[in-house]
Amino acid sequence: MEPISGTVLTGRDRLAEDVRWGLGQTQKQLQPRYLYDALGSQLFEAICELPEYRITRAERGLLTAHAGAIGVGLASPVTLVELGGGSGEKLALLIEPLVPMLADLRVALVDVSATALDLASRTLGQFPGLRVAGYQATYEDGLRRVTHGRSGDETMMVAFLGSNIGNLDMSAARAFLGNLRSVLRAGDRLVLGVDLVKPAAELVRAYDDPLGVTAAFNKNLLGRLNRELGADFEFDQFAHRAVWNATASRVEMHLESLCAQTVSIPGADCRVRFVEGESIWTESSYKYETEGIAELAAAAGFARRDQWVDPDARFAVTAFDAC
Ligand code: AVJ
Repeated sequence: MEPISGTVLTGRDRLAEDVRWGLGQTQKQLQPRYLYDALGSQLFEAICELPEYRITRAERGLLTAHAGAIGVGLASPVTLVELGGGSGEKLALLIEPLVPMLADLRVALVDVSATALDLASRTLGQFPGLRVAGYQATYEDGLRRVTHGRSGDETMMVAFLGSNIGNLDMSAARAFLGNLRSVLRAGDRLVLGVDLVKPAAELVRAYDDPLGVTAAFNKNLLGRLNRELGADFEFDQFAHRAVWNATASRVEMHLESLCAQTVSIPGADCRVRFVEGESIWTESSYKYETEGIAELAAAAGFARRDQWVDPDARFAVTAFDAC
């Protein structure tokens, strides 16, 4: 992998500032991107193996079956960009049929997690000669850097998989797709993997598994604040909660304080008071309907080429053309 260029945008100062702001809100909140430090990234990989969390397996199945159709007609040179791809394993499925078809295929990985970039570049080692560049950055900054200085004949295919778009609320998702479209050109392609609405019990089980891996993933955020900001959160004093908010069509993850307590976070220069039962909202995972995905993307200037659905896990992969 080429060396990571530019500044790391999720440095300690940024974390401290975001923590101070988020824990000062009436509904305390932390951005989900902070779940992915080295330990959090590995816990997320473990989540993907859980029987109750079907997103990864369902998407892998769809990509295995339809990777050829997803990339059909792309002309060399092509840059395949993956946003928040984690292990790179699903990207490999997309790349496989492209390698014999394209003389010039490059890959750009954009992820806030250094661990994820490491895992992915190792996974892509299976394609000798493939040029892989890693960008440790947020989606927007990474995209800007990837598309900057792009040559005239280069086609881009952007993969935004694993229902990562589900972390964004609907208006942020719309803005995100609009921003994505604005840095792309007509004829570029977008592949979106999105989890669909399904029965509440199934959704809650996927985010509150009986083994407790998701609870550990969520609580690790407190561990991260302890490690990086010198905070004194105690794991036993917080409980992992996953709730389906049907009105908003999202699963919410919270960390609920089990008692009245005050936590100090020296690195963020603050002390935070909790009443019993008060929570920190750490993540939203929005769930869509198949038509909703197409409408959202259409509004941003993406035309649906094809859509494949796993009817059992209720997960959709949709390919779009920038138009
Ligand atoms: C990586 C954001 C798609 O929301 O399903 C998994 C993260 N959180 N279990 C998701 C997650 C709890 C995941 N995304």
